[in-house]
Amino acid sequence: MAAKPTSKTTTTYCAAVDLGATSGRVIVGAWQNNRLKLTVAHRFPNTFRTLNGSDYWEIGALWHEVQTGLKKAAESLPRGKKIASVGVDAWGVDYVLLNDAGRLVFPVHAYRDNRTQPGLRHLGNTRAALERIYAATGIPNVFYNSSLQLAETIDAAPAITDLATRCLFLPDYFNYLLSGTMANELTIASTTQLLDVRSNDWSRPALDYFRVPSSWLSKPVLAGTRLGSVKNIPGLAGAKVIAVPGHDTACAYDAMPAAPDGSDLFLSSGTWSLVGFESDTPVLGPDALKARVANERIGDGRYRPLTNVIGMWLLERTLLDLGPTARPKTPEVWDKLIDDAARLPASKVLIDVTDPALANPPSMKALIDAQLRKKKAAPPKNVKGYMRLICDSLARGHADAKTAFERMTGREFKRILIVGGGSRSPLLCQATANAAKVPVVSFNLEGTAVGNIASQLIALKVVKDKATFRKHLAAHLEQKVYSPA
Ligand code: LFR
Repeated sequence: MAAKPTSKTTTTYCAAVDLGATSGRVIVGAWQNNRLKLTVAHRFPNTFRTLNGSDYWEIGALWHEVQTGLKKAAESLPRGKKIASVGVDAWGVDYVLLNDAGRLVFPVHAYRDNRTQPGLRHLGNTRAALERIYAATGIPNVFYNSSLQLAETIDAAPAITDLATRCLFLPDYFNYLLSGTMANELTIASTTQLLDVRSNDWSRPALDYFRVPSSWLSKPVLAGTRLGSVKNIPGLAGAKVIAVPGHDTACAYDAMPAAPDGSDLFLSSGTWSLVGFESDTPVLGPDALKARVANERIGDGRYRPLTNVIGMWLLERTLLDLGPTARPKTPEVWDKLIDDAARLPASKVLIDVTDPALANPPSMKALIDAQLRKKKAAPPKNVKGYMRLICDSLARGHADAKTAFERMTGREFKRILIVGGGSRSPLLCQATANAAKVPVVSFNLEGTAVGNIASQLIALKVVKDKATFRKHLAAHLEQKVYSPA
């Protein structure tokens, strides 16, 4: 069906709710004349809390921030204008267990919780099962997978299979709170290690292995599905709730102004560094399993094979260990820190970013220092030293991921496109270009929110399709190219 022509005077307003593990935001996208203008309506910190050794999200607090953000979004519009639709994306894998009435029947765990370690080791040590699950789902054995988390919950509290009747992943849950409709969305489902890699439905072998009741899940809907109208938020009456790609990384990838020939590698750089690309087919087999390729999905059902490099989490946690004054409080102080670190010589000895112990150590700094001492290198002396070391080490991880993907697919990646927090770090961009030996192109772009809004505009039939959106987006984007030294 043809897209509605947008006249010069028509502006379509969409709200993106973008929840990250360390911060969340509600952003208004105003689409006019094939141009998108973003306004941040609300930004808030997020963190998990540790209770008696287990990690939990403050789900009620998050919902409160979503409501506040949407109210502010509506208030921010010019007089008489309305938000046409709302879309929610969030980090992967975490979930809510509910009964039919929509009541929470279990606290909401955070994926960093060490509770999955025994299950992780068990599957890791059972070669046949590991290969079978990978062949079925295309998702490697990672500590945060929903599969391991759900299996642990069922193990620790067997009565849960009677209490719960429904499992919604976080974006699904917020969609439900907004619209009253319970649905599982495909991209977020693809982070669970429970989705069939060859179809758009759940994997019987995976559900059986992890003993997850199939009745908890419904066949995932594709991005663009309308779930209903927003309920009970002042100023939002009539706005549609649209299932956008629920996984933040899927949204960030959708926003990449990529060359249509598939020669760009994508890097979404934030708490995690997600290195991957778009593909019509999954990347499977022994090499892919070894390289921990996760065949996550695009909103339309295609694939985005990627590997998860530990990311800026290394820095976030190291800053905590370095004391209350270590973390820059303003963008200017951040820039100065990055600048100072960039003046230091490149690190000769790097952190092994594939060490699983980096996921949630009691002290990140102590772990990094121990890794370095093992290699007979001295730990950095100050914040800028850690910044340099972490960026150089992540850059090596990004370059290794590129080499592995090229080997496995026979493709050649000519550029790396970077969005997210790390794209604002010249140090990380330059170090990545040097290590990967291709230009890194950084965009001044809230990638996740842009992808979220793009999906809404397409569902509203204001924009024809993703290719069209990317073309319009690229026409006005500020970009910076870092050539390899
Ligand atoms: C990034 C992200 C990653 C996912 C990790 C844990 O926010 O969604 O893609 O692997 O969080 O869910």
